[in-house]
Amino acid sequence: MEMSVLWSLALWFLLVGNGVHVEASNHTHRNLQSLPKEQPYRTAYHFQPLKNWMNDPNGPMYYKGVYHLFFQHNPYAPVPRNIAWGHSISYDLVNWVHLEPAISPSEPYDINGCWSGSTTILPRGKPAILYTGVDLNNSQVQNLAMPKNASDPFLREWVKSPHNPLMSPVDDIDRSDFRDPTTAWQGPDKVWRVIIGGRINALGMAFLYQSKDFVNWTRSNKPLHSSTKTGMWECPDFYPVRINSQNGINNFAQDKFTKHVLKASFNGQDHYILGNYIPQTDNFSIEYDFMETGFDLRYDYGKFYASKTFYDSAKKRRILWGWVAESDTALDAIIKGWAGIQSFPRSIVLSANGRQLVQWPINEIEKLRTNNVSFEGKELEQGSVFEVSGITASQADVEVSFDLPNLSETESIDPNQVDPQQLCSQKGASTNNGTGGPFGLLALASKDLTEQTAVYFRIFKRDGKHVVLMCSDQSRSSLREGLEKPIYGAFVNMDPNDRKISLRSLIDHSIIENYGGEGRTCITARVYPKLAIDKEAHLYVFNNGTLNVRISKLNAWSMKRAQLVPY
Ligand code: DQQ
Repeated sequence: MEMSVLWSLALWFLLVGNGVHVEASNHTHRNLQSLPKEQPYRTAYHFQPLKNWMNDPNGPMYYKGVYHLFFQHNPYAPVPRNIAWGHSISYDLVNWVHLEPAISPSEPYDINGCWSGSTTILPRGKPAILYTGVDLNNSQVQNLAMPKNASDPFLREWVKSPHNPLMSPVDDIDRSDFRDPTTAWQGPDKVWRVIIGGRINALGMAFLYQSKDFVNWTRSNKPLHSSTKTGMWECPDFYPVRINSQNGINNFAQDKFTKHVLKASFNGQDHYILGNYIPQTDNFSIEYDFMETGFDLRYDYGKFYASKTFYDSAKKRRILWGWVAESDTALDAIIKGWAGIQSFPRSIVLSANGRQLVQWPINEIEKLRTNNVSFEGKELEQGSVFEVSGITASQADVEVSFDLPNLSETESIDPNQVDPQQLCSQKGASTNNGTGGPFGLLALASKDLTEQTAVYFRIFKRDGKHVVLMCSDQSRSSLREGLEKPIYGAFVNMDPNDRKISLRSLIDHSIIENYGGEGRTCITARVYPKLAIDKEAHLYVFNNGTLNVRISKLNAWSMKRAQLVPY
């Protein structure tokens, strides 16, 4: 890139990155910067603001017939500064209208940022926002905002409470490790509970606070839960799930049909544990703790962070949103004019065996499906690479299920090899010495396959039992230099002797969101091909294992563009 362009970018970055001042002098920040015309990586059906920076989803909710999504947003530049709560509304969670930010830094208790938090619907149906403010002294404090007019279903204006800050880091709480209040819940005593992410020394934890009036909050003498192996917990989430049910629930009472999920974001990943919560005592007894070997439960084993769920009372389901950050550079964000997308909203339920959560794109996605290609019963011999043509491979929804071969001769791995990510790196998508795979999809691939993202399965025998490995390999995703091109991997908790395994992939220009084994294992990747863009992108199915694999069914659709428009 020419030096003059670099200089103008640097100057622009300095001026606009600190947007408060720019905005103060003219009130047209929405028009300050229009996006460059060339946008090979902008997504078509994943949620994005019109431009600039976005990170965590905040306070999603369903209110008076309207879905709301708030998000960490810098309205002035594609850099993580000057963070406000962006606000968008939708009737279907697919098409969105962007409103003005709901809350922006303005007061001593949030002047350095309105950071993550949640919404809670209070008993008379009025919603409340609890959020972290970064105050004048850079301390993290918890604040409240209420709608100016709760009869407006769009909730365009929010008023910060005169009682702010409601919770401050006192006693043993570190002022920079105290943030991201969850949706609050009421115990049988009608007292409100909320948890806040934090750390005390080496212990990551969820501080528990209680309140009778949602304004005066007292810290409980013990956290809801803490853990030694995690570091600081960001964006905790805590909610009930129903055993043996596809429906979501929002009632925290413990009974034999209910389990509770505690999610914490740390080390760049969203981890969760399952347990039983007794509201009478606030005791949360767990089955396995965070980071216990063999029980590394995560929402997604790729790029997916700071997620948040909400209960959709209209359709009785729990929906998960997660921030999918960029894998290109800060300079690329300035060139593109934006950074950060949200995962497609996922419904989330407890698996039939009760040991993990299972996710699936909400079925509203189907309204974007257009021309369809489908076939059944295609045998893939060793070395097959078969093109799925007839769809827009850069903007697609793909469902494929494979019939597996007889697994008696499957390759064995050392029982100590427990790191799936490492296994994916060692074994790769192209080595054809494996009996059970590798087989799967080559997404966002160039015609000559020099660019490709391989999403695939391999089956091994470990300790006499079959295990299914799922990988997403970005190492050949782009000829461009300077990008992160990681290889992700995770096991799929299923028995391959059932002889069937499925993969669903949502492909959208620079994101590939993968659901393996009917949503038991999810891996999301960001990629920025140089050749495989728009009409030049191709989709293939492949098998590099020595045994044949059969596509029992494949269905792929081109996807229409969702509407994301300003109000
Ligand atoms: N992002 C917010 C914090 C949160 C972090 C700041 C997680 O509140 O802990 O934008 O990505």
